[in-house]
Amino acid sequence: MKDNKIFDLIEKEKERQQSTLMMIPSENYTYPEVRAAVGSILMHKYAEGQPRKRYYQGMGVVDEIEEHCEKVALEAFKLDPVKWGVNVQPYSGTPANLAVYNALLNPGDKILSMYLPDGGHLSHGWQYKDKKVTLVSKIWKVEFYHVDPKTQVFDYDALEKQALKFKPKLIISGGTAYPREINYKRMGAIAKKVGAYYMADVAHEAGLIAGGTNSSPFPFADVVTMTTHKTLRGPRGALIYSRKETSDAIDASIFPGMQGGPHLHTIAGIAIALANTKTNEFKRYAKQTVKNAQRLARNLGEAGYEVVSGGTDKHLVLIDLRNKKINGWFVAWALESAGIIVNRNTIPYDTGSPYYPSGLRMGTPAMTVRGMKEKEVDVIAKWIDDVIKHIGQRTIPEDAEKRNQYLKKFKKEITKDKFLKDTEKKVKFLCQKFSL
Ligand code: DSN
Repeated sequence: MKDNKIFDLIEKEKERQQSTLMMIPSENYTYPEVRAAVGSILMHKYAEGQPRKRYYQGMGVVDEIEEHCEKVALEAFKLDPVKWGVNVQPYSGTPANLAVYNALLNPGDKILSMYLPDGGHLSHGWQYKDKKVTLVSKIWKVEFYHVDPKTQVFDYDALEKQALKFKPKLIISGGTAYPREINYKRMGAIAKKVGAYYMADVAHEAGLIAGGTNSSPFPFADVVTMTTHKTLRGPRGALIYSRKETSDAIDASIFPGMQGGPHLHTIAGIAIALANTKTNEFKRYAKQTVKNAQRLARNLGEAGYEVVSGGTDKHLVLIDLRNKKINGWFVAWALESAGIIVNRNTIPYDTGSPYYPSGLRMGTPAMTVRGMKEKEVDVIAKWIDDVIKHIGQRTIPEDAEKRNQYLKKFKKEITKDKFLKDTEKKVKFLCQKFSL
């Protein structure tokens, strides 16, 4: 019954992950133990409800597993179980966030969240002009706050003014491409002042917080959500932490409100990854991840790139390519040809589009798992710069037909480009040295 096609493809993907530089900041390598738990017989079991309050029989062992996961989830962020609850069942980050809104808000209530091109996330209610792109924006009234156009960081005074005027019931911070730490204390104070709940979505930096490198939102937030597969190095999944007053509503919002049976195999994998955050090795990992990102930002800045916000406090670096007169689309594809996998990404006040954005987003969580440090980052930053110089200045043609032809030709050319192929060989060699 083995589907060879799929197993062959898994082998191929394994080889790709081994021999290329995974620099998408939201991606990471998990532990073999986590993979074993996620692929285990736990996936055979249904367990609708919460531990000890299930709608199924045969619960003894899996109740223990879920309770253990809740315990380590609270310990990972040093939370008092009398004050905080955690739901470990969300299938991923977007359903986790939706479950929070469903628990705390009534349809039509107001949400104030970070603007997507300034680094926010779709699940925080993205809408563009009149287009209600997300379900969240169809149910709730969403307004966005922006970074300061000059500093590219948040102006909390402006945010407070906006909150006082808009009067949201929920304020959200967090996102996917904001390289700086959020001032959680100020965000919590603003929410309190306007009578709103404050939800910190720390999907990207959760591992850096657990590892003690980034500051914690818990003293200031009412709810904290996170995915488990990014800097936390767990399987794909999510967690919702809430102060005890709202925990029951959040549990009910997950089940029966939005989800069916929890994925117990995933919950087991999350528990293993969270337990590991308590080790000194993980603390060193979190610290090195940030050091690597800061080195990357410094090197690219010195090479003449506009680093958004002037640097990073985290695991990710965002650069604005407009001064280099090249769109992010070309750079991302050329780098892929050279074995360096990054995101093309919008930047604050982008003049491009999400599909053809002006920026590049890069992260260091996965390379740091491989053991790479500043010395390797120096080499990688140089390769990135060399590739960008090699492909030269390029813009996206306005005319749709010309654009299609030009982009198709570019993609074909880069597969045969000798310089890119030589770089790919060097990348492969480095990856072999830092084997998984
Ligand atoms: N898609 C994730 C990221 O790349 O940041 C966020 O959900």
